[in-house]
Amino acid sequence: MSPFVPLHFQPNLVIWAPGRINLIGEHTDYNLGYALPMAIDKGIRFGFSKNGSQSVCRIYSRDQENVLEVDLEHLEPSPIQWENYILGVLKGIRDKGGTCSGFDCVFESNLPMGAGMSSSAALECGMAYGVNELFDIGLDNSQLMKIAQKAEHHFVGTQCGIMDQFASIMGKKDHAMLLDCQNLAYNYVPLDQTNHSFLLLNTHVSHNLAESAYNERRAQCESVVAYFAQKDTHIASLRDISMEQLEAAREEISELAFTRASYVLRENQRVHAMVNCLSQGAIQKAGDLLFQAHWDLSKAYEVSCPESDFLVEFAQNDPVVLGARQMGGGFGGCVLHLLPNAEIAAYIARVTKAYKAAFQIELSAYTTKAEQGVHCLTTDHL
Ligand code: GAF
Repeated sequence: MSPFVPLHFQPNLVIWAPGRINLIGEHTDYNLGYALPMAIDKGIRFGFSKNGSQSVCRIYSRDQENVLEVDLEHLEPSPIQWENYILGVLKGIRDKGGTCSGFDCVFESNLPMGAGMSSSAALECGMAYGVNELFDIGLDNSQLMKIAQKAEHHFVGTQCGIMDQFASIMGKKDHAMLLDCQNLAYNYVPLDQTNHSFLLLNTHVSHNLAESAYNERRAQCESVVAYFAQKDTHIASLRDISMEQLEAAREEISELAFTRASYVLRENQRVHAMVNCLSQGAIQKAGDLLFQAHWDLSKAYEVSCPESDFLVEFAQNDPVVLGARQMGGGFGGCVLHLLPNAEIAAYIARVTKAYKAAFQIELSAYTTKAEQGVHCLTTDHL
């Protein structure tokens, strides 16, 4: 029996770390392109206290009803996935020279797991931010998000980009963020959700191809960059290549690599087009971009699945939905929809019935608001 009694835990520090949605710009982040994410009003709440020990930490997940006991002197990957997000972050902080000692932590999430809203980034970023605050380590936001990203690379095994961690840390109320993943430059893009909202429908499928297929896509894109970099050392990512250059090299790179890379070039352009649509209130056009992005993800990048394709097709045939696309890494999770607020309830009823008839699965629906990124709450929040 663990000595840790979470119900009686009185934290000195309470942190909120949100999940994210991404309006457009999928699989562009690790290609050093552009994305348009926002932090949302769902996330993970953490309580932290120092426990007086030199190096022993006890971290309790209320959702898993499980305690992770960690010795900061021996941080190794675990066979249990959720533990790796935490272990990887603690290792990253130590590797950066961050001095910390033992602490207790309890956390609880209201983010649906495996739905593509980045519960993993919320866990990593909340842990990194909390430890940094608790021990007054002084790491800045960009260091924290990179530590969180590295935890995925080295402890979890997903070669992810920076978008999810960036969004969880940098989110701003009522704004999305146009992120340049090459240098982490960003602009806040105001979102007016008075008449239209982004609705998420959870397919409740997560095909287990996801992790290997993700790393494979990344390698395919990098092979194209390597081909061009050999000829021109200024080329460091797909954004340095034009569609004409790509076409001209088609015979020499594989057809598959060409198809993947051409998707990334088009998706980067759609991100900028979406920012223009949002700033001009061109909502119909914004919706069209979502549909285009989906079918490109599905046909060229091949990261969709029958359930997501079904939802997007259904949306395209429904008169009220302006746009829809699969969101996140792919192979299930949530489909993002853009539609008038007044139509949301009736649409959910229609699509739920159709989806159940097709797949015998009950959809879940979530409306989201753009909210502030990771921050401290007062201690009476736990
Ligand atoms: C996942 C990854 F973690 C992100 O970095 C990003 O690549 C996304 O898939 C696809 O856009 O969420």
